[in-house]
Order: sequence, then C-alpha cells, then structure tokens
Amino acid sequence: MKDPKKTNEKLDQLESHSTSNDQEMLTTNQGLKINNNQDSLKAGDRGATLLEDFILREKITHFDHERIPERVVHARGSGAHGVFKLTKSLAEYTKAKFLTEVGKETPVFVRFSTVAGNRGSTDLARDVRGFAVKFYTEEGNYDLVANNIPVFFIQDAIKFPDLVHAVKPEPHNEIPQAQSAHDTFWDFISLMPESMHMIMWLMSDRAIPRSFSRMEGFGVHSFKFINEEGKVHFVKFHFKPKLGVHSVAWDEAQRISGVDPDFHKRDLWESIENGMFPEWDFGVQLIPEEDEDKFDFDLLDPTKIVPEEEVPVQLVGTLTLNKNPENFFAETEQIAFHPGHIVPGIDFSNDPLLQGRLFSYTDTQLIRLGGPNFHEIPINRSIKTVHNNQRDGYMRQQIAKGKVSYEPNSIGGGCPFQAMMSEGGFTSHQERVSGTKVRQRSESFVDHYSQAKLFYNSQSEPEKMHLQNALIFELSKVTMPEIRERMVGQLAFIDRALAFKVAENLGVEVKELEFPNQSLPADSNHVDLQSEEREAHTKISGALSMQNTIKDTIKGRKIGFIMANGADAGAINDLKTKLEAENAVVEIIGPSMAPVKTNDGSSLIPKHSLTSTASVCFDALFIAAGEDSTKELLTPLHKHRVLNFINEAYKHCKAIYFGEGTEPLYTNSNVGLKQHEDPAIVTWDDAAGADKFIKAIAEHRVWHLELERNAQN
Ligand code: HDE
Repeated sequence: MKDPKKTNEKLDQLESHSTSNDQEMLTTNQGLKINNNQDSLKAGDRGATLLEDFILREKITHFDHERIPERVVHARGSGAHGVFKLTKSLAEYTKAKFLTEVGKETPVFVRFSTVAGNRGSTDLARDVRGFAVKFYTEEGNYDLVANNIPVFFIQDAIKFPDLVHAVKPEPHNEIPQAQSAHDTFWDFISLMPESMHMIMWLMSDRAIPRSFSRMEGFGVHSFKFINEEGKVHFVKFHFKPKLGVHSVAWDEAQRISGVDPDFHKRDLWESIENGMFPEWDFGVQLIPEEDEDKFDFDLLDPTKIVPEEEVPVQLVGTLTLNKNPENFFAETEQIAFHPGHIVPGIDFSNDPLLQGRLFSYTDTQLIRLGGPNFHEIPINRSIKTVHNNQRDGYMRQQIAKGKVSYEPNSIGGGCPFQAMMSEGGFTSHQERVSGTKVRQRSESFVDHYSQAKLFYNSQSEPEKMHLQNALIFELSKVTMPEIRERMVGQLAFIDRALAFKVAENLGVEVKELEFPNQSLPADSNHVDLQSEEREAHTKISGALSMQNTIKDTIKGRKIGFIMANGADAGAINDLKTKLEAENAVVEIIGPSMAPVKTNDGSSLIPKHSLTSTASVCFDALFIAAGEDSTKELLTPLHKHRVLNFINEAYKHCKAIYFGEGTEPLYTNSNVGLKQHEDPAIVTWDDAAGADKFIKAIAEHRVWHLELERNAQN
C-alpha cells in the first residue's frame, strides 16, 4: 500500500477554495451568526410565519435552487483525483510538455460514467462507460474524454441526437431506465449497419465491468501528435488497467443492481480510502502521417480500431488515482470536459464524429453549468493563470484589474500579448485540405462488418456465449417482431451461427436483408454499401479478449469470510493474513450483525450479515473452518441463506474455499453435486489450499466451467 500523495499543484489550488465547519458557528450566507435554526419567525407561537424571516427565506430559496440539469448523456458518474507520470518520452512525436519529460507528474481528475441512465440509475447497467481524464498541465488543461470501448455507434456527429433519443427511455412513458433492451434502441440499431462493431462490444461483458479499475480506456478517435519540427503522427490513446480487464456476469449485474446499485462508485471510493490506488498504463499507437492510407479501413472512421497486431501499443506512462473528492457536487458533478481542450503538440483529426464533439461540449456546459464562466469553477480551473480580455457574464469570479479589455491596446502596454510558438503559443496543424462542399460520407467508411467479425472471432468460447445470451436477452425485450428479424439479419453478416442461435430464441427467421435500409431521398448522396464479403486484414486479435489480460494479482479483490460462533480463529487469521499480504480485502459475513465468538474465545465483528449482502458483491468466498460454526449455519434460520450464498458464487464461477469442518455445507450446496475437476473449489484436505485459492481468485472466474457449474443449479 502506498501513502496517498497529499498535495499537488491542483489540490493546493482547490484547497484555497475549501471550507470546513469544524469548531465554527452557524451563519447566514452574509456571515451573520444564527441563534435559532429550529424555528421560523412567527406572529405568535401558533401564528403565521412572517415574510420578514430572512433566515428562513435564504435557507429555503437556496434549497429550492440546489439542482442543476444532469448531463444529457453520462449523467451518472464517479470521480477521483490522481496523477499522471510519464515513463517514456514522446518528444520524437509531440511537443506536449507533459508527454516529453520522463518522470514528470501531472495532476489529473478522472470521471467515470455510464451513458444512458439518469444520475440515480444503477452502476451495473449494460452500457458504455465514460473514462474522462482532465490533465492539469503546465500548458493548460488537456482533456482526454474517453470511453471503455474503443469504437462508437455512429460515424458522423449528426446522428448523435438520434442515437441518444433511441437508447434513452421511450418518450411516451419514460420506460425503461438505463437499458438498451427496448424497441426504439434496436429499431435504430437494426437500421444502422455502421453500429454493428460497437454492438459486438456492447453485448460483450465489457459493458458490465467488475470495477472501474478493471476496465480499459480508449480515446476512440485518431488524434494527431505534432513534434517540434512540425512532423505529424496519428495517435490512438489507450489506458490499460494494471489489474487486468474483468467483468461480472449479466445475471450477477442484475442482482448487484438491487443489492448495491452503487457497486462501482463504492469500489472506487473504498479502494482509494484503503490505499489500493487504481492504476493504468497509458499507451499510444503511433502512425506516421504518410501511412494514413495503409490500412484496410479509414483512420478517420470511429467505428474502427487499429488492431494491436498491426500497430503495437507503446506504454509511456502511468495513471494513478489516489485521492477521493472532498465534495461530489463541487468536483465530480461540476467538472466540465471537452475534447477541444488541447495543448500544443496535440491536434484533432478530421474524424466527423470528433469534429461534431468539438462543438457539443462547450454548448452543453452553458446550459448545465449556467453560463460562460464555468471554467472558473474550482475543479475546472487551469493551474496556469488565465489572462485574456473576456469579461463579465453570470457568476464571474475573476476580478480583472485595469481599464483595458481589448487587444490590440497601447494603454495596457499591449498586454496580454500573443505568445510565439517558441513560447508555447498554440497553432493548429497546417493541414492542406481541398474539396467540394458536400453532405456525404466517404466510401472508405462503408465496411461495417469486418471488424465486428474480428471482435466476435477474437472472443473465447465463454465470451462468445455471454455475447449471444446478451443479444437474446436484449432482443427478447423488443416487442416488435420485425425489429428482431431485421436485427438477426444484421447479425448474419457477422456470424451466421450466432444469427441462427439468436433467431431461434427470438422466434424469428434469418432473412437476407436488402439495403440501403434508410428512408433516404433517391437523390441523396448517402452511401450505404454492404460489405459482407469483406474481411479485415487481422483475423483474430488477442487484445480483444478479456480472457488474455493480467491474471497475476488479487489486489483489491473482495473476499467474503462466512462464519458463525465457534469458527476456527487460527484458520481465519492465517488465511486473512495471506490474502491481505496480497492486498486483497477480507470482509466478515456473520449470520447476523452480532459479534461472532470464535473457538479461542475472541470476538469478530461482522461487516455484513447473510441478510444484508449477497455473494454477487464478492469475488470469492471462504467458508470458515469450525464444526460448531457449520452447525449454526445449517440451522433452519440460516441454512437457506448460506446455501444460496454458496450456490450463487458457484453459479457465477467464483473461487470458494471450504475450511476444515465445513463438509456438511459443501455437500448440502450445489458444489457437492459437482462431477468435474474444478481448480477454483478448494477444500479442507488440500495441503496448499491457501495458494490454490489465491491463484483461483487471480484468474477472476472459471468461465470455461460455467456450463458444468450451472448444470448443478
Ligand atoms: Fe460525448 N458528450 N459525445 N462522447 N462524452 C458528453 O458533454 C457528444 C462521444 C464522453 O464525465 C456531453 O459534458 C457528441 C464519444 C464522455 O463529464 C455532451 C458525440 C466519446 C462524457 C457529449 C459524443 C464520448 C461525454 C454530455 C458524438 C468517447 C462524459 C455532458 C458526436 C470518445 C464526460 C457533457 C464527463 C459527455 C456530446 C460522442 C465520451 C452532450 C455530440 C465518441 C466520457 O457534450
């Protein structure tokens, strides 16, 4: 465990805006001390309240105005402060200072989010996750407003409102919340072949992460790096979690949504409070400008990845989240990201989705944060002092001195003056462009299926099965058969077996689709060619399967120790010490919240009871040794609950360790029915039990045994 780094330039700046009520008296907003905060001012103690009561009026008025509009997308979020440390210089490719000096530490604030649900929705929705990073660099704020999926649904920003309207709750009845499993979403998607690659990701378990700290981040678009000499490289940004990429099962996600809808938010908060700071490697894929046309897809098309087999990801830095916000609203809610916040050395590509985003983000803050001065809100302030001639507007904080607010001027000595490039003045990359003004999509954007196939074919068998089941779940909620049918027609272009399996479950047939499928005027220039016969250059990409990510750590894993009176203190302490030495988190689950008396007479205080939590909130279970403990757990009062706990963990392919004397629990549960070798079930007679348990937890799940384990349920 590390010590939280207490300060950096951004945190110091925030500190100057912070207040504490410790040892202070209650005051009004005018600083007047309040003597009675319990009663309003009345004409007699049973009389009407007086309009004169400025204390009541101030308090209620402020309360009435406490809410601001939630984000139109990405409304539900969780954030944290941290630091970005450069480990390898990118000076050859970019002049951005935070990417050139090895060892340099840049303060950051990161906000994770779901997209479709409202602020109060569950963390476990099947959805894309936002992964927005604000780097407070010495050259101004740089925002990398990323997602946990490297591609997007649409190729052009003009389709974004349509996409969001389709996925959000339906307008007539506001149903369903935070779900894509409904008519309007699949109606839209089935008519938008360009979304198929994204749909493969969204239906995979990537869309139900185990935690924010176990998901990747991707910049999605190609951006540009420009070095001191003006040489350009296209760049794709990646964050790779040090804990590997891991997800929960869909069945689990649904259960967690009920038991702990703040599961991801809580995990992030607790990891940081416990000093187990979430960490990511930061990586780049670099493509020289002259190689732009060397791929079988267009680098400007945001529905495509650059396979890592074709351009490896170079790891150049580490992102560490090490401090929770002091105040959710002030920091996580009021932070305003914008892909257009860039620094010298970084520039935009002509990706039409990115180009549209460059308009949207400032515009949305104007309504959400109420005016043009949102950059002055403490969390949004650059650590570099702002100097310009912009003035006034709602809620202006800065007191600009002097009488000059224009440029050029002589009265102010010409200040603030423009910076030369050598002084860090930003200039846009001077790209040569020419063309006819057209409302049209490039033909290089028409291949919609080959990378969807690449993704599907790169999945392990259990991952493919989960993806198929997700499609069946989602499309079964679609009430209109023609939409289901159109959708399986789309799937047939990706994988025929998948399409037939899904169709069979939906009660529809796989029919050949005829395109173009959009109701466009005959003279429209919109090209929507099909590309069934196309194949991606890379056929399988190992990087696309979560199965292939890091499996050598149990850091931050939550292990539930189930026990009752008489549990074996020695065995509990031994295992707890071993697990905690590996930075796992041990939490005691008792039959109730009453202290558990162990066999050496000591008491252990449970963090949970069998009724207050569920096995879906844990990565693994230890059924604590002790015959008396087992007996109590098998009494009619607790039996059903404890067996349910074990059976669910078993069904979800987790590691379970049965201690000495717990055989009756083993045999009474579904585990006792197993007829196969299972490396994640550890029993009392296993000499190297603890090591085996730790190895199984690091593996995350035995997904390959899912069918066998569920056969017993
Ligand atoms: Fe966003 N997006 N987006 N988006 N986006 C917003 O800005 C938008 C897109 C992303 O934690 C909004 O401040 C358009 C891709 C994240 O505060 C809004 C288009 C990617 C966040 C907006 C896209 C993203 C947002 C809503 C298509 C991945 C949350 C609130 C042209 C690279 C940031 C806000 C946070 C938020 C517009 C597509 C990521 C309305 C028009 C692609 C992580 O401005």
